[in-house]
Amino acid sequence: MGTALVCHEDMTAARLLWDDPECEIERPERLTATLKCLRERGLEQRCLRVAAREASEAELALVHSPEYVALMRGTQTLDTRELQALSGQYDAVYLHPATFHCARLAAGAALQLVDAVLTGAVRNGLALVRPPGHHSQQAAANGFCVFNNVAIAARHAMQNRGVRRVLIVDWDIHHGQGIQYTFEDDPSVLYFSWHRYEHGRFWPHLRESDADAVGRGPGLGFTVNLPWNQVGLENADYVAAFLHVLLPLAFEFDPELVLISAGFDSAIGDPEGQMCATPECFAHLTQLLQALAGGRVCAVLEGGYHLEALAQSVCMTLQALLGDPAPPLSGAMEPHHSALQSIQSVRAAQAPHWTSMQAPGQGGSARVEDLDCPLDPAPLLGPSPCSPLLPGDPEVKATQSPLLDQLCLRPPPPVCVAVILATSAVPLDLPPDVLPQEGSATQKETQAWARPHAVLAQEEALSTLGKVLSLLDGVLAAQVSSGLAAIPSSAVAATLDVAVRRGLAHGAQRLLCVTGGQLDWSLDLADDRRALWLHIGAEEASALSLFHISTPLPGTTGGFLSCLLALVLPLAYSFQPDLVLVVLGPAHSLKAPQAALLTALLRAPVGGRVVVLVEEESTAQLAGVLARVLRGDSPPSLGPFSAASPEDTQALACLRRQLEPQWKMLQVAAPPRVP
Ligand code: Q9C
Ligand code: ZN
Repeated sequence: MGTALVCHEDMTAARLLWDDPECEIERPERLTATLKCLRERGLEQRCLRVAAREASEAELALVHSPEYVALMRGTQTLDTRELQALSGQYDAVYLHPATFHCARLAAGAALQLVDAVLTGAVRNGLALVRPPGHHSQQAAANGFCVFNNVAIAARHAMQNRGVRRVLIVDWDIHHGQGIQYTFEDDPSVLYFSWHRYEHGRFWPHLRESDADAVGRGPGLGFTVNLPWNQVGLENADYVAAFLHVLLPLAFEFDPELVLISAGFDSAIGDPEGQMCATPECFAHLTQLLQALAGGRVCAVLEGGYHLEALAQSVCMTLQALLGDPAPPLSGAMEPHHSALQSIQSVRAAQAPHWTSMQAPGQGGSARVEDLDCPLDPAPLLGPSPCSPLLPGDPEVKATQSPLLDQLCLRPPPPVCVAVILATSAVPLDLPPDVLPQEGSATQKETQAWARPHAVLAQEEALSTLGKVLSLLDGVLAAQVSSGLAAIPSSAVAATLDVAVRRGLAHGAQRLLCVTGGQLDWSLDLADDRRALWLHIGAEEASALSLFHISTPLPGTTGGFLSCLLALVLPLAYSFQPDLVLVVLGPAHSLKAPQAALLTALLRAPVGGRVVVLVEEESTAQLAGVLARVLRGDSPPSLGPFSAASPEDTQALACLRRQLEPQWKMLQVAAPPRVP
């Protein structure tokens, strides 16, 4: 299932015909520079090319009034003086004789993209369009926008294609007030926008861009505004907004289609946004969104005025849509204070409408301050005398692991998943393009591994372990992006032990190990601060140290999602591992969709370098679905949303409180400022 790229060169025709410093940034080179970059990186060639068509006037009428459409139709024959006069009726708009044609192509491109995805011709796609759309309203052009491309596409999906719920993610740095107004009272569209706001000092200076605008009538809670009150925000802030605001709401909403109002004026270098998120960040955002709606994600270009940042960011977005793992993020993984304040205020504003925004204690039980957290974290969690490799430590702040540096310099390996089967007895439902893994272990490693596990005959043990070790080597050397090993359940713990040692010895600087099932940790490894252990399925939540964390397996979909979004991913983004091991040992009791979602989401913070060890007694279907997810396919749905239990919510809050002083991406609120 491929990726569509929708464009049409006619959309470069409209341009500014008079002097206007405010409007000159929206120029034809935005498209030509972007397409050039896509070609040079071989990305265009990997897509299904679709030519844009003009939206019909009936389609434009899904959002706009007939009078407004007629007025725009009339601009085709106006002279420059008349065009300038009409443009002056609107805020930050210029018209050109080709504008009507371009704007109809832009809306038509969004429609064709949505149709390509909804008919199953492709899994996802990107429409490169201008003029942009998200500021335009029923009867008004605004902010370079003429027709509201994304709003029209959303209405079309619902009215003509039977889609019941659409999520619109507006990551442009301006508030898409046109989309907000269109769906303000409509609970079938969840509209999320973050935007530069500066307490109202930034354009378009609207009161209704603030966090307390949450929709109205039946649409209450279906408008989500995250106003940024400071410029200079970075990757950590954008990722935190996704983990702690957008994704919990989106999973609870359970969309059938995701539309991205993909403006890149939120990227570093943009003169409008003044933010500092790097192009790679958009690969992460895109990859995270692909866990929703069966991967039916359509990105439609909005703003983005720094040509190079725009082109690179579009490349990153398209690469993620194609299934490539996201490159590592640069910068400290610590959100700004102001960003945390914004996140806190939108969570508070949305809490009455979404269970996933409710802190423990809301809705009747105890307040978070009164939580019975079994800890005084100081003795266990204080810094140890030898802590060489913590990304958060000031002395190593600038140090990236050499492995990650390598990754930045050369392109990642073609997505390919190596699979190991310990015995051929279990038929696995695997995708056809995975590679069988060859390899052998050294005598020493095999002995260490096989001693407590007489399960496999010596020869079989040698070859199975050998394959696991060479799989690890292959991932660490970037010859293969990820891998899966199905091994006998009694051998999982020992394999994990050897694998962690091998990983740390063969170039991994930080290794995140997420486990389920009954496994004993080797004590000398548990103390190694290069490895972060996170066990899901314990009796109760506990943090033995900052590197040794356990939590129960939540019993509801909502609880499981919070565990992933509020604990697993923030830890992974804070720790910045260069290898993730997902280990499903004996009696792990994760259902296939849960294991798939865990694995899919963990690909993002680790550049795809995930190795899964799964006991082969698990269902054949589990190994198959995991292999697909490692390859970039979207995970299956967890099923209907059910709210987290108060116990699970409390357990999470306790862990967060113990761990967030070190693992900063866990924060969902601004800490009080020390004077
Ligand atoms: N100095 C889009 O990005 N100018 N439109 C604001 C603030 C208007 C942006 C002036 C910016 C419109 C789609
Ligand atoms: Zn914008």
